Amino acid sequence: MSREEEIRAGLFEHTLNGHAPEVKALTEEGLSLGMDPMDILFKALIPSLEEVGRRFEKGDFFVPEMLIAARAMQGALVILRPLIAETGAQPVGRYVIGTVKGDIHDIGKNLCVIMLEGAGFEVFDLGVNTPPEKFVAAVEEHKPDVVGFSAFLTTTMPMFKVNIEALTKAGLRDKVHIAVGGAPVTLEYAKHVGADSYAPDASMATRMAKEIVGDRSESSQGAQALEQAVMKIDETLRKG
Ligand code: B1M
Repeated sequence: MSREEEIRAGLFEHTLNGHAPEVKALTEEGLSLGMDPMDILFKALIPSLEEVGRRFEKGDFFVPEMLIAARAMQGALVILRPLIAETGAQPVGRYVIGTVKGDIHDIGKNLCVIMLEGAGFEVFDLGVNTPPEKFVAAVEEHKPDVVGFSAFLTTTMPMFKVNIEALTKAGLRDKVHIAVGGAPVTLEYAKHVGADSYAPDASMATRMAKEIVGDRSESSQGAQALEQAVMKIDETLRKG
């Protein structure tokens, strides 16, 4: 096994087990050996975090394991993020997220941010206690594929509806997918307030975001193919 392969395997294992110092050291060593930051991200860190997500969904991992694994990966992301930005790699999509007004819980929301960034999304994190106007302004400015609202208290969940109404009033409701989540939130409640999707955890939120963006790019590819076909038919007809 080459040293590069050992580094990839080590990054996978140490991220899975939440060993932040080892993940940082191996990331730095990999870069010093000339490994591509995208290689480190997509062939070691993301597969590891995907495994964390799988184990969490199966019930083999719990929130603490997911949190320390995500934190270990975040240590590597801090090093890799500027290097990846330099390569001009296209993000898979844009995601605006924040904890709603009146709510200051952020651990779960931060976990979503880390996992979304790990999956290649450009994330605009509006922080905690986010008023509807701030969500509206961020959607206007960043034109995200998804806007996500987190609420962790039964008393702050009604802010979802207030945020959606603010987006509707600003003429933005149909331009963005609205995702909601947080410990007390349910699928029924999400439907009731008019959100487009609900995810019970960061892993599912990330998987759903990938599907949303994937669906869009597939449908735009489909539209492009259709457009090309119509142009070809037009051309043939013109030629007689
Ligand atoms: Co508070 N708190 N807290 N708290 N706190 C809860 C949430 C509570 C359930 C505790 C309890 O009573 N058993 C309870 C809420 C009851 C309710 O309304 N149903 C509660 C309360 C009452 C309060 C205060 C009102 C207490 C008080 O002051 N009397 C107060 C409110 C402050 C406010 O926000 N205005 C308060 C304050 C705090 C602290 C500041 C001390 C601290 C927050 C620190 C921080 O976040 N920086 C805190 C904590 C730590 C908790 C508990 C113990 C842990 C929350 C947490 O981080 N969980 C919590 C009890 C509990 O959950 N066991 C509790 C781990 C985290 C990884 O999980 O947050 O569920 P979670 O996030 C998940 C999913 O929800 C999902 O993905 C995440 C990761 O998988 N998810 C999304 C999150 N956002 C998503 C968005 C998505 C999709 C999925 O799409 C966009």
